[in-house]
Amino acid sequence: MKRFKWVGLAMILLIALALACGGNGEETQPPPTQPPPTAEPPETPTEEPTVGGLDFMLEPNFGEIDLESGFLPDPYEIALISGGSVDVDTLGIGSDCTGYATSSPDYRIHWSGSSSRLRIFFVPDTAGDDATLIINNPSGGWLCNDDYSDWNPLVEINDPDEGQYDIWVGSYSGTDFIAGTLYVTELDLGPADYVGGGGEVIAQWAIDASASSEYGNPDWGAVQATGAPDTDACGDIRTAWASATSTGLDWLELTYGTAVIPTEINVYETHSPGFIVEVKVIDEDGYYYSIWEGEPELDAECPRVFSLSVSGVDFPITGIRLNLDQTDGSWNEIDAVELIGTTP
Ligand SMILES: [Ca+2]
Ligand SMILES: [Ca+2]
Repeated sequence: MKRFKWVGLAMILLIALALACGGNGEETQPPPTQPPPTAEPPETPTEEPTVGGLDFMLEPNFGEIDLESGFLPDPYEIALISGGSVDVDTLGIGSDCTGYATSSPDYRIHWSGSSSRLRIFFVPDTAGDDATLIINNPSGGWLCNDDYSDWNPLVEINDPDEGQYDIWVGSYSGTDFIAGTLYVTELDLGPADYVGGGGEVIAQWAIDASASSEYGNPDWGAVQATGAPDTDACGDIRTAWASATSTGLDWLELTYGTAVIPTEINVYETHSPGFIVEVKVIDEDGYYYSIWEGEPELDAECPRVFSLSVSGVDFPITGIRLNLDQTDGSWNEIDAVELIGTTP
């Protein structure tokens, strides 16, 4: 009773105040900022039923679109940022459903038409960032993925039902907010087709090699110049390539597994170094380009790493050719050749 009386009185005061203030919009006195001392707390305690959940009733963070089978351009791309405070793992909506996301979906697709396959995947701007995908389909089911290729998620929906698909991009780690691109496609595409976006620096050893001649095979063969260095001293050692004769013109050619725009070449010479007179790079179509020439001259430092900075080659290469002139020298044995460069 007493409580009701106070509340009623407070309401009358408020109404009176509102009437007094009406018209000129100016406050003649400060409004009451405190409720009556006996006022009850709100009937519904802080209304946050969606914290701890994913809510497809909420407006998507990054928009929505109507897509129909056969849409163009394919893939459809959306730039967005993953991450939020909802720990998806704890929701129990599926074993693949993980990561941290916002309550609101990140994106919404209204799908129509008939298609055999719809793929949705996410590629971060920075390779190695670990995002997840959580999708709610038109019948309310959950489709999730974490690491389809590398750390990048992909969800494939066969014969997708028409209707609303709500998409959350989660961050595997709760403290991450990952900028990247969400792709929607009917094609045979995946994160690997877009990952990195180029510019990734790779250092690699040769996977294959051939030579104008070999002192032996496999010992001292061209194959000895593949892989990482394994000749740890200066000397005539069979784990490095040597030509058949010690005083000839010879060449050694190396092939690499990943095409890169070259920035550095490191030749590990382990006997009689200094007789490389030309370095060529080989592009993906097999064309040769000379990038360095020098005079043959024995270097007292052995073993040594002949390091060549490469600039001005703006196309990817998969091979290196070394021309040697040992006429006035001896066996210039080569243990390994490292290629450093950026992916196109
Ligand atoms: Ca992942
Ligand atoms: Ca070797």
